Amino acid sequence: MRRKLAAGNWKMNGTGAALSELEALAKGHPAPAVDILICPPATLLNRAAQALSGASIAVGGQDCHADASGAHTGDISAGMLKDAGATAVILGHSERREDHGERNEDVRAKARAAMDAGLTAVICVGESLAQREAANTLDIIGGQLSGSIPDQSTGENLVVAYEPIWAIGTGKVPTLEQIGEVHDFIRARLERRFGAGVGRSVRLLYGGSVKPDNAAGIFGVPNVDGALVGGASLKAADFAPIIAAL
Ligand code: G2H
Repeated sequence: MRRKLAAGNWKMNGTGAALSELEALAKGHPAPAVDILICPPATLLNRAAQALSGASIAVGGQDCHADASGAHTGDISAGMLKDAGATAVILGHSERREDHGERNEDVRAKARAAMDAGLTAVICVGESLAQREAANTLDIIGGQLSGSIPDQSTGENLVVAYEPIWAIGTGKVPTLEQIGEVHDFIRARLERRFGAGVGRSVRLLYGGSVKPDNAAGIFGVPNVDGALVGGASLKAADFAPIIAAL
């Protein structure tokens, strides 16, 4: 049985004042029935982990370098994230793939580093609108899965997030049938590659304009084990009803 997961991706939002949202979230969820993960900007990671110490809410990074250390100005290693209190890291988000030219092999190398450091890699995949309209969605997702996911993946160290690029921050959400088709496809691919045991234990998140008013419908789709939430994770008052819908 896969445990549900509500993950918040704060992207490049939040300074120290935002820690009060975490305190409010922790107060409202003293013993959550689902896993909750908040990925704040790296500058807040350590303070977020401290603010949540004693709470059953995990913190994660939004990216890491593939190397353990070295001359990489501005970058952060998986071990550093772990040292700051992270238990997970988002990798291959479409904003990183687009803004920083990250390719599947880069994501895979970063995921390997994250897993080696003891972090769970939340690997994002998703098609553009043009790719969907050209009926290439499953081909694109299949290529991202095989290219981005390392061989050492397990149900504990891997989470896959399906985030159609055209649904991110736009308020547009795929139909439940479209979400279900892709999630079933991802599950089948994971089972084919890793076997039924691992393939059925990896959690699959949907991401892209998840809000309090659409969360319950999305969570009712088979093979949706939770959500990766951007804008609606910034305020505890918005994120709490999404968590409650899981
Ligand atoms: C998709 C999602 C979080 P939002 O990027 O990863 O953001 O919920 O704002 O669409």
